[in-house]
Amino acid sequence: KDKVVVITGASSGIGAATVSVLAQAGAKLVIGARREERLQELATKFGAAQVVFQKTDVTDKASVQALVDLAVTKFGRVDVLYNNAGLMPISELAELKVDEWERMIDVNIKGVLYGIAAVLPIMIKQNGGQVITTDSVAGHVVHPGTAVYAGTKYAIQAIMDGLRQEQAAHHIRTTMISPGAVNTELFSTITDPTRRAAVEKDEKENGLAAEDVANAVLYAIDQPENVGINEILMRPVSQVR
Ligand code: NJP
Repeated sequence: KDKVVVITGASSGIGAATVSVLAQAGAKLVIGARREERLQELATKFGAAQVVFQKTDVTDKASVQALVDLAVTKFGRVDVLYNNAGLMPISELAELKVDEWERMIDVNIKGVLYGIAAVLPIMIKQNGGQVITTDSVAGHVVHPGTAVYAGTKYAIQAIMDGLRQEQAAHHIRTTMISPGAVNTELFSTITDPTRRAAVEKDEKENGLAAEDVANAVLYAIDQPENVGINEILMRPVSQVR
C-alpha cells in the first residue's frame, strides 16, 4: 500500500527491519535516528521517492516535530507514526545509575510523547491515522534489574490506551508492539559488562529476528481502517516470562 509512515529509531534493529518490510509493501517512509549514515543506506537502497531520512534525536521536541514536518512537506500527510526509538540500560536500583534512568525516561517516554504531540494535530485534521509504539513484554512483567526500563514501558501502556480512548472519535488507531527478546543492538546500551554479555548472548541465541517484529507492524497497519490492533505481545517460544 502507499501509506505515509514516519519511523523513529530506524537506524538499526526493529526500526531498520520495519523500514525494509514496509518499503517492500509499497509504503512511503520518513525515517529518523541519530546515526545518519545508517539512514542514508536505507534511503539509498529504496530510493528517495520512497524513503527519505532526517537526523533525529527523539529527546529533542523540535527534532521530532521536524521529522513529522518532513513527511507533510514531502508526501502531504502522515498515515502512521511508529515511535520505535528506545534504550535499555538495565541495572538494579541500588546501583544508582540515575543518569541512565533519566536517559530511559527521556527516550522511551518523552520521545514517544513528542511524537504523539507532533502528529496529533495532523491526524485530527485528517480525521484518521495510526500511532504505533514499540512497547515490550517489560510493559507487563518486571524482573530485578528492569525496574526503570519496565517502568518506561508500563508508562507507554497508559499513554497509548489513553490516546486510543481519547481519539476514537477521530478514527486514530493505536498499536503497541510488545516483543520479548529480539536479536538487535539493544544490549549495547547496558553499561555493566557482565549483564550486557548475558543479554547479548540471550538475544543472539534465543531472540526473535527483527523481521519477525517488523511483520507484526505490517499486520497492524494492513488491517481495514475500522480494525484497531491495540497490542501485539510476542515472545520467542523459549522465553517463559
Ligand atoms: O534496538 P536497537 P531495538 N533519538 O538498539 C534509536 C524495544 N524492544 O531495535 O539514534 C533517536 O537496535 C537508535 O538509533 P540511533 C526497545 O525498547 C526491544 O531492539 O542511531 N533515536 C536505534 O535506531 C525499543 O523501543 C527488545 O542510535 C534513538 C533504535 O533507537 C525498540 O524495541 C525487546 C535515540 C534502537 O535500536 C527498538 O529497539 C523489547 C534518540 N535519542 C522491546 N536513542 C529487544 N531487542 O530484545 C536511541 O521487549 N535511538
